[in-house]
Amino acid sequence: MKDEILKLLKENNEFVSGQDISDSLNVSRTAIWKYINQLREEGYLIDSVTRKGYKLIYTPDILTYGEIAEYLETDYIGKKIVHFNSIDSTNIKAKKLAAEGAKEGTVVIAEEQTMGRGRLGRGWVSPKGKGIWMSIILRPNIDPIDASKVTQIGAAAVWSALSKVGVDAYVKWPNDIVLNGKKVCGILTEMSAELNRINYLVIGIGVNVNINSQEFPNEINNIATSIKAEVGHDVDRKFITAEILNNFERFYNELIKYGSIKTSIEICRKASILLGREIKIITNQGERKVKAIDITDQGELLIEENGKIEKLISGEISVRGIYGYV
Ligand code: BT5
Repeated sequence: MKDEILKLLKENNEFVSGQDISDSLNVSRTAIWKYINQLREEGYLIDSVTRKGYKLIYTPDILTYGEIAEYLETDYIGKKIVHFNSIDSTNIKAKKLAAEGAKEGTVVIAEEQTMGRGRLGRGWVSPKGKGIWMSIILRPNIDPIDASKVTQIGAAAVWSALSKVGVDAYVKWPNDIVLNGKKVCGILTEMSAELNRINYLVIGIGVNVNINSQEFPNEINNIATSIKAEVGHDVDRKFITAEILNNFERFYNELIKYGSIKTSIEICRKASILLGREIKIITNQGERKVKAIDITDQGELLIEENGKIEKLISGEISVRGIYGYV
């Protein structure tokens, strides 16, 4: 109901009377007052004048359903958004909600993460209001071994959303999006599974949108960037968030309906920063210098080492350029 009241206020640039809201949404005047106050707590400025009603004066830059809905074209991804001002990690929260039975397509979004997570126990810097920190809950009926395909879908969805706003990025297999040689987005896919069945899968997506370059901690300043740092101005987080979800649903449906991730792989191939180059592969067994040849239709990286071709699945692999991050 809160979102519907917000929508009504947004559609009218003028005062809307409590009676009109009450009539069109079938809600009591006291309830309207309660929702208006909730919106004010979220940062909306709403004028209220006796006998005139309510008028929306200012809309905050937050990634709630009410703010994203106008750009959202999905059937089920992001139709429910659980929004937090601050949370430890959206992936942790999404896993909890999934374990409690949350529906496929539920999305957890936070303005700030205090314990944002990368792969292998690493951290993810997530300052307040400056990025997109979100996790999508999925329940695909696929073999657990195929779970990493969802990371490729996520990468393709983010790349396409950035491309739509004129940002020319690269995909760095398996889980990064790169802008001008630095990491602008990372993806963390986690799952709960049995031997041959996935209970749920959570794909966490972190995009640095409006972080100023001097705001990154020193340790990552030379490998991390944001869209703002590269294009020189603030960028609309709401539209990009919705676009990522729109693309994600389209590409994910292909996996669910046809068992294929062809569209995503075409994008990850076309936009790959690795293919044709010498790279370093880092696993817990050590480092190897190899050549990146291709990405297979299943989402594996095809590499060549001393004339021998090998397929890598994303799992626990990190990839670096020979001289640095890429
Ligand atoms: C990743 O791990 O790239 C996965 C990042 C996933 C973040 C999202 S945000 C929403 C959801 N909730 C979470 O808690 N996580 C997900 P990995 O490939 O392991 O890269 C991690 C490394 O990237 C760190 O060790 C740093 O070197 C670097 N890093 C940390 N924060 C960064 C940032 N904001 N931008 C760029 N690089 C960063």
